[in-house]
Amino acid sequence: MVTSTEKFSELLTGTAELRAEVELVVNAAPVMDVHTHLFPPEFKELSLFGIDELLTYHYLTAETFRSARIPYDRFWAMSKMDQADLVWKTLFVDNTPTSEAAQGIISVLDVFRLDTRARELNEARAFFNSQNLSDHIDQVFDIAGVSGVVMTNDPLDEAESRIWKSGGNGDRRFKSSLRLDRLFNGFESRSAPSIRRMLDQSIQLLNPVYIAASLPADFQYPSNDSREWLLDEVVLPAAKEHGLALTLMIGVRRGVNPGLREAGDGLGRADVSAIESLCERYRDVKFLVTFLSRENQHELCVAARKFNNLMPFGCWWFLNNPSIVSEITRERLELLGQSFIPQHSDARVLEQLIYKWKHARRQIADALCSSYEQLLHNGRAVTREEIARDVRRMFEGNFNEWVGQS
Ligand code: FIX
Ligand code: ZN
Repeated sequence: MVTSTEKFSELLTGTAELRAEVELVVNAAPVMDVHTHLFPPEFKELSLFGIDELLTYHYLTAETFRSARIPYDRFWAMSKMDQADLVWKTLFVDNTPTSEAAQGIISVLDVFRLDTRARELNEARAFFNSQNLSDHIDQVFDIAGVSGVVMTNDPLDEAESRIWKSGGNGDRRFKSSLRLDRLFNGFESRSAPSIRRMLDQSIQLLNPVYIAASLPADFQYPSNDSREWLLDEVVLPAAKEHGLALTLMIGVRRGVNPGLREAGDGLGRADVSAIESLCERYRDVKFLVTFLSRENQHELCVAARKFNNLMPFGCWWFLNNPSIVSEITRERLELLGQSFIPQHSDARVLEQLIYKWKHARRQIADALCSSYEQLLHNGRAVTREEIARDVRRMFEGNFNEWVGQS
């Protein structure tokens, strides 16, 4: 009789049992969501959930403007409920919800057994409005298999700072980060010591797992500009002294179409050598990096092969689509083995965790399975143990190692 230990270390020599096992492990493995815009209930209006927030997500408003001929100012003048009604009618009733963001809504409604073909939102509203938020958070984290999320915390945001100063976050599943876009992209001339003081106080107050910033497609390093000064004189010395990783999200072009508000950002191909220079100059700092442009993904993999203080993560924003997640994950498996973080959700609304991880796990399982099948055909079978180890590393281990968490 095969014991469970032997079963666990049994070689999987059949492609059907291999695929079944990979899907089982990938779908059951807890994941650390390394970048989100989620907040726990203490952060009040910053903590978004429910059908109206889900439907007015900027991915869906952008898509709605392509089909509903409504002037921007009239849309933004509408109440959130009226906006959600228009998004639902336009993308889910008058058209078939085939886009990834629309399919996400369907996945969420389906999980809660709500009618995915309803002509109006009464049933969905009644359901979400009846939820107790903290129980709902537990349920959503459980369904999505998320062990924790990293928030996006702006130390220069007064509303948020007030909440941190009045007690902040009591939920250990919500990890904080120190997001410095206002410093990097709206640089006001402040002295290095005063910025450093602000950073040290914010690190004390928020206890972040990393320092972060999004950077435009034309980001250069070295560049002899205020960003280089900020990195060299303040941010990287602070990261080193506090033992914090630096997370950089590169390639966004903010406000390409301001009329779309949050949905108005675009992307551009960036120069990956800027990251190589940073990793070279700061060998003792760990960098978590994601690029927004599809054209930068292969370059990022190759840069990570050159610098072991560089951890590629996620298929960010416009890359978070099944066909592209599949392509990027396969390329990373081929060039980096398991030394990368496959995905982050970038969730802005709580229930998005459900679909973003359901859809990501599907592509990651598929890519991983192809990799193991090739290995089998090349002469080496894997065990259940090895699959569980590899998935654990990609879903939590790499991040925990990078931010010094066990
Ligand atoms: O910079 C970021 O963190 C981006 O993820 C956001 O600005 C963006 O609006 C978003 O939500 C992408 O998914
Ligand atoms: Zn984000």
